[in-house]
Amino acid sequence: MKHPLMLATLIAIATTSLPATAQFAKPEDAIKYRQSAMFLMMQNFGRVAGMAQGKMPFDAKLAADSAANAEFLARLPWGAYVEGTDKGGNTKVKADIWKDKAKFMDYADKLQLEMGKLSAAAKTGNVDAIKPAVGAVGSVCKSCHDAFRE
Ligand code: ASC
Repeated sequence: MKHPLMLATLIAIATTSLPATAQFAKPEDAIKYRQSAMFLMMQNFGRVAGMAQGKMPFDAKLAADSAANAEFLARLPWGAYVEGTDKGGNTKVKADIWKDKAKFMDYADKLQLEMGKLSAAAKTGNVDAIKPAVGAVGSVCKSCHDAFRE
């Protein structure tokens, strides 16, 4: 590294591209970012849940791929809950999130844990292993939505 500025720039890029510490130009961008991640997570999780509930034919590869996507996507939304972004876009978030950020982050951590278990279960190709893991994820979704979503 010849130039100290180059190093500083690389560190800045590496830090700002981490999802958990995402920076946003405007509140609307933070809202769009977390809603996009949630939408993609819902699409991928919903597919696995649909198969587990027998609403869709079981396809082991599709289930494993979708669960792996959902596991990754579950890492993304949390850094975009920037204080004050309960206004400025089409968001249902309650300002309570910033009054009890620790509780919110507990749900975020729990979701990532349960998504990891779901993804591991889906890799086995056994739909009966997937069912309880889908239930566990769904229950974290619901608890957090009940507490923090309008
Ligand atoms: C979904 C979805 C949610 C959760 C929740 C689980 O697929 O869109 O908000 O699961 O319904 O209880």
